[in-house]
Amino acid sequence: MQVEFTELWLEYRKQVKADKRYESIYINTDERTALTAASELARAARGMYGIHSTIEMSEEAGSARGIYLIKCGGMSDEGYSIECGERIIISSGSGRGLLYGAFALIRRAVCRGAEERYTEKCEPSQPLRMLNHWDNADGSIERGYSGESFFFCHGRMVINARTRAYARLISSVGINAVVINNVNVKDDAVELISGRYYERLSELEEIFSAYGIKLYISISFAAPMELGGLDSADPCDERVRSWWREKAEEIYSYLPGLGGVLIKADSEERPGPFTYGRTQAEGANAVAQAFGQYGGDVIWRCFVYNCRRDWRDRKTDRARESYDHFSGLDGAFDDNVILQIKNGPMDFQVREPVSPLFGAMPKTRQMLELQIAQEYTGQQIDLCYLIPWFREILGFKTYCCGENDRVADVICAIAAVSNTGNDENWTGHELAAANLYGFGRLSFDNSLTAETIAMEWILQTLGSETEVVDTVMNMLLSSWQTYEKYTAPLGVGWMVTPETHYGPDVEGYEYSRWGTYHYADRNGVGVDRTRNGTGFVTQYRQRNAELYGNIETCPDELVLFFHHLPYTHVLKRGKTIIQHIYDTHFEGAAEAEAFLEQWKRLHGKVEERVYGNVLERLIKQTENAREWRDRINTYFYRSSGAEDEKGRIIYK
Ligand code: GCV
Repeated sequence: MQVEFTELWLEYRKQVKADKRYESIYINTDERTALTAASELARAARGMYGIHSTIEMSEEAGSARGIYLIKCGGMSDEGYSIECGERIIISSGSGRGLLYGAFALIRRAVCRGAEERYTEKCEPSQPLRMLNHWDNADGSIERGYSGESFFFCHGRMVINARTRAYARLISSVGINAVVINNVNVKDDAVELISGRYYERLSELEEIFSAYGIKLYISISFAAPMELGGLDSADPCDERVRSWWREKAEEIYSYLPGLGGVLIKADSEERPGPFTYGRTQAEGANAVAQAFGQYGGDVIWRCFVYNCRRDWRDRKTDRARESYDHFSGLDGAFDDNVILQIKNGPMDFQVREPVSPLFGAMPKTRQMLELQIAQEYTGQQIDLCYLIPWFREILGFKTYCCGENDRVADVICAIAAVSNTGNDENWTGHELAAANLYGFGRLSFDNSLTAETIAMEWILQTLGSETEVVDTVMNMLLSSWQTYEKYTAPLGVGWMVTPETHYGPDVEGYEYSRWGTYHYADRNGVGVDRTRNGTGFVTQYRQRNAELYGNIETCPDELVLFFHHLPYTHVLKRGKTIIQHIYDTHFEGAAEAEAFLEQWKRLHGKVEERVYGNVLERLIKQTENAREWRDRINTYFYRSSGAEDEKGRIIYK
């Protein structure tokens, strides 16, 4: 079992000028998280300034030079303020806010050097900010691209130095909840809510709670059968309901701080309430009533769809399904249920419209689910900084209850499928850690720009040498668009290798059961989701339904998601679809090659370990991009017979 790991953005390298204010740290509370804040400041003082700080209790901020961590009334639990002058005063309503304030102070010191004077205030944008691990009890990770699990190994739970390092890393960017296991609960993981695991889970809960993180567990809807030996998991059966109540009582007697549970039901062969003719609300509420007695949440996924479809059927549409199953249930869920909704109606493609469910359920608590594990976005081989995309999603206007309601306004929680594993560098690709960092920072403060986040991450991780900063900044900020250019065009998605989801296979999913079609033929490509097609577009509020439904206004980048169009159709950017396909694929592959060249110029300017890791991955990325370029261009040339206006090489 590998335990060596790097500290990522928390390395606290030596700074040129020492900040003497770090010599004395005062604290007015013995809350666990506040003590963590004090020791983190002391750790930063040692690393950055070679200072060995003293930590003392002090009721209030005194006049002596130093850093004061002051828990005070009248402030929220997770918001903080920093008043930086002769003394530095960090205030919050609880130890958790003090911890976020301490990390913010250190971050600023690393990024800008010691500053004499400033004030900063911050309130988290959403109260629940979560990472979802798809780790299996045997140690494998579903859609994991950076080694094995660091939570599980051969059916046992693993708790070691890395566990604490992980808690520290994610708490430093504002994450306050972690689901440690795969939503596909199988094998030993079924028993996570049994005597076999409580002791280890309780140890983990202790470590997490010192960093203000709540532990969550994925559980199976069929647990009353799989664990309880009942012959049914029907949520309306009193035997089942009482099994859940007793189970919740048992769980909370061992794990009083458990945040709650996450359930994937009626999806991809997982058990769920549909088996018993019950609704998703009936299913969720049966569990929620049991966990609610102890303050536990039930996070219920909306990724509910039929994965046994007939590709011949062009009228029904997988994209419609979440909305069809859930929107009519607005207001029917118990208060401790939070619906977890993937950002798009399909499945974490490089480009999809935002799910219409975000505008549809004003009486229901909703959580946005994103994916930083790069399942469809290059698998931590190809570079793809996802924060610009996440910002667009959060900023999307749902028109739910008013003119300006954005996704960010209608959600109470945000989650991302984690991209971590037990690789030394945590995320496989060194630069993919920018997504882990960025997701946390953006979830804490939705107003941060992708540029600000990238800059912070680079300065803390790679240092401040101008050439390094400029090069990596440029690579990160253009990488999502580059990836989009050389893969499936104009929002149509799904031209990937089935199952692995890496590399091109234009027709790999075209005649499958998964509901993921592009319908390319000799005349055109795309899915007609207008009123005359599958009708998916009508699930949006009127303004968005009109925007997407009308070919004149539908944004180019999503045009094939909503419309089936001839190759000769002229896009708003003034070129035909076929020429756009050729151009973007040549451009995308050239940009991937340019990343490699730019990176090579940094040899000797970043740590050798980092240099070698990124180099190796960029070489693979250029090969992947080339393969995508040629397969897509050839496929569409053969389908359409249209020549490239610029006469470039297309393998015919
Ligand atoms: C955890 C996609 C992935 C699956 C994943 C599923 C989900 O289908 O390919 O690996 O399963 O989404 O989000 O539940």
